[in-house]
Amino acid sequence: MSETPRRTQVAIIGGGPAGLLLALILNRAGVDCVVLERRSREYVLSRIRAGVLEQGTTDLLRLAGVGARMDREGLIHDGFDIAWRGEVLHIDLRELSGGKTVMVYGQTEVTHDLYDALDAAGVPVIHEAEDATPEAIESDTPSVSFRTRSGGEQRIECDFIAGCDGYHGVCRQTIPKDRIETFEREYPFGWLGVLVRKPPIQEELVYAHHARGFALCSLRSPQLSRYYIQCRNGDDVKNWTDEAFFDELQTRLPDSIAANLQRGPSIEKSIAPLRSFVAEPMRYGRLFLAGDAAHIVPPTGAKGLNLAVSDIHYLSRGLVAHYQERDSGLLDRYSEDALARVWKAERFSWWFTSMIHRFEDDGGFGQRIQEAEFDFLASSRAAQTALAENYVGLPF
Ligand code: FAS
Ligand code: PHB
Repeated sequence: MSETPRRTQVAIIGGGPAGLLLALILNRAGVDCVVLERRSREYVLSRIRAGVLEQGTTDLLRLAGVGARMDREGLIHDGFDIAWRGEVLHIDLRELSGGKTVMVYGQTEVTHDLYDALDAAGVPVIHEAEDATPEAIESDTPSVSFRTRSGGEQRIECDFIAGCDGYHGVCRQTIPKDRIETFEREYPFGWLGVLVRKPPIQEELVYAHHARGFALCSLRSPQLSRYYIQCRNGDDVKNWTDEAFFDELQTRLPDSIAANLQRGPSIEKSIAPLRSFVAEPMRYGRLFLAGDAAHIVPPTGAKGLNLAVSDIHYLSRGLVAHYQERDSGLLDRYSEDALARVWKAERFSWWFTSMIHRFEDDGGFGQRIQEAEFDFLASSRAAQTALAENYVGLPF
C-alpha cells in the first residue's frame, strides 16, 4: 500500500460510484486526487443497489475508459412494462424517446470496474479511513483529517474536497446549518428486495401496481433476477421467508406474468427506506457535495445512481477547467447546474412513486387519482413520451 500523500489537489471523501468515478475522470485529466473510503473494499463491493443505467451514464463511463465489460455483459433494454388491474402497458422507450435506451448493469459491477481502473491508474483509494473530517473548508487551504489502523492519525492538505460520502456521510453535516437548506419527503413504505440466481420472469422490467402494494421485477443478468415488493415502514427482513416473499410477489403480478416466475433461494435480501431529499447549495467554500451526499430519490425511477453520475459530470468538468485552463467559471456554476437536473429527477421519481405505490392513508380520492393517472398514461402518447424521456435520462 503506497504511503498516503500529505497533499493532493482534490480530496474525495467516499468510495461509492460518485467518488470513484470522480477520481478516475480527474486522474485521466492529470488532476491529483485521493479517495478516502470508510469501509473495506469487500464491504463496498458487497452492496446490492442500482440496476438501470441511463444513456448519459453509460456514455460517461465509456468516456472514462470503464465501459468495456459493461458493453460486453450489460443488457440494452428498449422498454419496460407497467402492470395495472391485470392489464400490461408496454412503454417503448426507444420509440418514444427518439432512439434512446437504458442499460441493465448492476451498480456493483460499475463499482468493480471503477476500482479496477483506479488500481491500474495507481490512484490512491484509502479504505477503512475512519473519521474523515473536512477542515478549513471556508479557507483556500482546506484539509481532511482521518485515521487508519496502519497509519494512525493523518491529514491530507488539498485545494478542494469532494463530499461523495452518501446520505449518512459527514460532509453535508460539516456545512453550517444556516448555510444549507434541505427539502425532504419520506414515504410511508419501503422496498423489500431479493436477489435470486434464476432467470428473470421476463426479459424487460415489470413495474406492478396492486391493491396489496407495488412490485418490481428486474434483473442483473439472464441468470440473476432482482425482485422488490413494497413493504411497511419498519418491516423487518426476518419477517419474510423466501416463500412468503415469492407468494406476495406472485399475488401482485398479472397471472400472465406471474406464471413465468422461477423461485429460488435468495442470495441477498434487504429492505431500503424510500425518501426524496435535496440539500441546497451543493457547495460551501472549497467543499462540493455530489451524489447521495446531496440528494436522495425513491428508487422507482432508477435515478439515484444516474444522478450521482451527472453530478460528477458537472463537478469534474468544473475542476478540470479550473486546473487546465485556470478558469473557475464552471466550478462556480456547479451547484446551479447540478441542482437543475437533480430537481427534474426528483420530480419524476416522486411522480412515478406516487402513481404506482399503495398509499394506505390516501383514501378513496388518492386511489381514484392514481387510477386516473394510469388511465391517462395508457391513453396518451404525450404522457408516455414524457415518462420515456425521464426514464432514459434527461440531457446533462
Ligand atoms: P454511496 O452511498 O453509494 O457511496 C458513499 C460512500 O461513502 C460509501 O461507500 C460509504 O461507505 C462512504 N462513506 C460514508 N461516510 C463516510 C465517511 N465519513 N468517510 C469516508 N467514507 C464514507 N439507486 C437506483 O438508481 N436504483 C436502485 O435500485 C437503488 N437501490 C438502492 C438501495 C439501497 C439500500 C440504497 C442505500 C441506495 C439505492 N440506490 C438505488 C441509490 C444508490 O444507488 C445511490 O444513488 C448511489 O449509491 C449513489 O452513489 P454515491 O453518491 O457514490 O453514494
Ligand atoms: C434494480 O434492478 O435494482 C432496479 C431497477 C429499476 C428500478 C429500481 C431498481 O426503478
